Amino acid sequence: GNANEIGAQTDYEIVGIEPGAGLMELTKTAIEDYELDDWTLLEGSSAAMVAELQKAYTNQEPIIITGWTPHWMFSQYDLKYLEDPKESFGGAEDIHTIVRKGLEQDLPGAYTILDQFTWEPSDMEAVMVDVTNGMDPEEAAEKWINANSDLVSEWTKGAQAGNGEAVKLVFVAWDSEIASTYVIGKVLEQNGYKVTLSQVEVGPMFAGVANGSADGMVGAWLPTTHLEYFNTYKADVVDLGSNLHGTKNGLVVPKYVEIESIEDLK
Ligand code: PBE
Repeated sequence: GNANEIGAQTDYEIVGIEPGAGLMELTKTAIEDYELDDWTLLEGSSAAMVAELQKAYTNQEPIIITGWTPHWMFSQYDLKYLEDPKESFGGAEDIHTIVRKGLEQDLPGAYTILDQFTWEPSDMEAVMVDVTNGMDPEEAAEKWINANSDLVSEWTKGAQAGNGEAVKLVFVAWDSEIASTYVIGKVLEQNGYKVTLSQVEVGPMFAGVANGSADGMVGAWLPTTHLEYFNTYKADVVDLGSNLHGTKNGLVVPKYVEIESIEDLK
């Protein structure tokens, strides 16, 4: 195939996710870097993007989506990232845990657990696959915790147990962050905290931790995806560092789509 062909077949549309997602900004950068003037990035939601992918895949029709790893869609469908020779999407990055100032003093046990939380992309994906297959996220989190008690005991090592104190975690409804937030939320709950998981938009997620209305979050993608949000709020939060290494962002197509590089869209 060639660019005109894939463009015509997809109406020159790239299926995006929530406005405000770092991935959307990176895609706008890529559109500029590769001079894809004919192309439009559609705003929507992660759920709507996956629904479009599902529909196109069933009909073996071409589609271009904004995608990321870890994500269960790579285990459900044969997909590929388009090569990104200009590196508009940056390299592999980390997901950081960020908490409010004062949490260490106020709730040292919860702080220690959040600080010691770290896992692998394959762990996160295992939870995501169960959730996408219809399991309640809380149940999927519990199942993963039960199957990985050795790792979980490293997170809780030395942490003082709670006594019903409230801990509020904020997250965005990205499949990856649903998985991580429910898992760490459940671990905190099992260690004596009264946990609330509050689903918000990405700006309010950072703002909530910065202004102390939330205690923490486990979904800050750095150094690239959420850099602007991080720079805006970094003076008012505590960055506990990486909880997962090896994410990826990019443009994704089903393998049956016969282009290999973002350059092929021009
Ligand atoms: N994501 C998943 C987010 C971070 C987690 C890649 C869709 C984003 O801000 O783009």
